[in-house]
Amino acid sequence: GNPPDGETGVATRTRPKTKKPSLYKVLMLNDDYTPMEFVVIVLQRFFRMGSEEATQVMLHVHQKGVGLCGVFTYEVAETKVNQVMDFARKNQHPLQMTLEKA
Ligand code: TYC
Repeated sequence: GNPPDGETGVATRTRPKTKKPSLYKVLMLNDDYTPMEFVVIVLQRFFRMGSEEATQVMLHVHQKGVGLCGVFTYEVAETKVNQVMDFARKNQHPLQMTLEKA
């Protein structure tokens, strides 16, 4: 083990070093143009919410300006943001998402 165990004096780890990945919040931003129904569909399709939760989150964003869609590893979070913004762009809606370290 680690000194002062009376062993080699070389620091060793007691438990294996398993790095937990940093987590990131995926946030949705309000705008004046994206239809409410489209935002609900996005939350259902990309964040696996039911219609009730999706509607609550959409209304929260509509009223407060920003809302939490989920917390993911960086790779998953970035992929969600890109997928949603691509889907919105293809439907000609200005919906914006951002990442924030959790
Ligand atoms: N504010 C939009 C409207 O009134 C609805 C909306 C909600 C847009 C949430 C974006 O992230 C959003 N049609």
